[in-house]
Amino acid sequence: MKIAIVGAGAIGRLLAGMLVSGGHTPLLICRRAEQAAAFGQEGLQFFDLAGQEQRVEVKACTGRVPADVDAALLTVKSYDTRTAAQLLPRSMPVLSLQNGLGNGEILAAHLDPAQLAIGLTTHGATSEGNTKVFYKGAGQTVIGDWLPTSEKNSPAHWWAELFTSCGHAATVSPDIRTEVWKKAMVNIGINPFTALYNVRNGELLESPSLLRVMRLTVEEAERVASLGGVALENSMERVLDVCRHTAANTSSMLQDLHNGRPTEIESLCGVIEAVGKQQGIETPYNTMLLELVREAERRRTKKAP
Ligand code: KPL
Repeated sequence: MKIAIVGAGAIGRLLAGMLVSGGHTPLLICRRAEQAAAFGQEGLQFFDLAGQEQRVEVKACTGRVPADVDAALLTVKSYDTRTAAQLLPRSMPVLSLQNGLGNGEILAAHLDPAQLAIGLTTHGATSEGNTKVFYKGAGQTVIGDWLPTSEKNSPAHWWAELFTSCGHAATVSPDIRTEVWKKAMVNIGINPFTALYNVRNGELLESPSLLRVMRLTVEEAERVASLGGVALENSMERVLDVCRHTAANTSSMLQDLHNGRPTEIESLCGVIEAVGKQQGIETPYNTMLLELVREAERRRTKKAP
């Protein structure tokens, strides 16, 4: 199979390595020509769970996804979803493995919704330079159809079988939207706080006052979800569990802030604020975090006085 991967960050590179090990041909769609050239010259430098380096030959280019690929994986940050959607042929089967809320809605407006699947992965990976990826921890991948169906040959089943045949077991969820919201609750409860306080995930557990505000923020987001038709409960308990299990992690939002990249705050607290407005309720905690993280992004780009 020839599979395009739009987004050559850590997860995109990890999936490229996975596809090659399953005998497939990934085509990495890069934003920068320099990165595409580096993949051509150096290949993908894949460091497995044991830290062993494997050089993997991959194809890479910039621009639109060629129409002759069989399917495409989307692994760009949520703020790039709209741009990435325009690179994809309209009727191509696409799987979005992205963080945050609202990606599926954007993609469904650009692509054939019946060919669209969305998913979540908890495999841990970090990238370095243009071509290196370090596989840091085995996780799970869950995939679902954008348009729920009981068909066993749906796009989500196709993707799950493809991943499983490459050694990365994946399961199909009949209610992937709820899974996406559940994961977003965890990110809302952790990421902005780690970014604003410059702490690792586990350190959040040490502050009773932060924990109180985290709980109020998550419960507010949970209320918005239920008004929007997604019934969630115990989200704060999941936040606490993830803080414990990923205590040593630097959250993706803190990494983005440190590395001068935009954060995914708009697809987390930003979507909660927007859905809250549609439902006629105010979301003071999520709105305040949204504004504080936006301000932190702006300040980072300024020089010290
Ligand atoms: O998904 C994450 C992220 O950092 O974006 C968590 C679960 C918070 C782990 O760090």
